[in-house]
Amino acid sequence: LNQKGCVVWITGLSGSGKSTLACALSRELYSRGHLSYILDGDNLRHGLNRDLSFEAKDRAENIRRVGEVAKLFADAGLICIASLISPYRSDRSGCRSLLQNSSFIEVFLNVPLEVCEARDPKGLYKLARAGKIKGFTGIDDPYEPPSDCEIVIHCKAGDCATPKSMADKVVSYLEENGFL
Ligand code: GGZ
Repeated sequence: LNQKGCVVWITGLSGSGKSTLACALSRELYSRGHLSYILDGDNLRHGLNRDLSFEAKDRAENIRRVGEVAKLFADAGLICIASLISPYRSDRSGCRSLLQNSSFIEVFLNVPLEVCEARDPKGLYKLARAGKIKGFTGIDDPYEPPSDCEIVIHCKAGDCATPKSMADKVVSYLEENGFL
């Protein structure tokens, strides 16, 4: 195999671009002959995790399950890309311990709330502001930014990297650390 299995765990607010980065990364890896698989929080909540709410204990269970599945993919030798808000540090570190430090690559999409809210691709921030969605991350539910992650991607208003350049940053990390 021309790759070493690992988990690229993308965390950030709703609308920060996690799914976009996951998709661009998967394409970039494919074009270089590497096999990856995306586990996307929003998608999995329609199937595997459809019994879970957005309360803290259910978010923890959501992340725990995805961490376990990601581990299986990594064990099979794939680059598993997990994109979930994963707002709690303790839940993310639980996944990290599951994977042993070296194969868990945490990527923080550091995009200010104002930028995510201005994008509002699904109109969810608007609903949250109107009180129609309760416990929305960043509005009336917490997001704990990572303090010790492997990769940080910054994006300020009017100055965001393209999906391809974000993906390239992750690919470089994977190359430099012997995963590719
Ligand atoms: C946050 C919510 C909520 C609440 C629905 N809080 O940006 P999206 O819309 O497409 O993706 C978000 C998705 C979050 O699922 P995750 O599994 O990634 O969350 S977590 O890791 O915290 O378990 C968002 C939508 O679901 N969504 N209600 N209250 N995001």
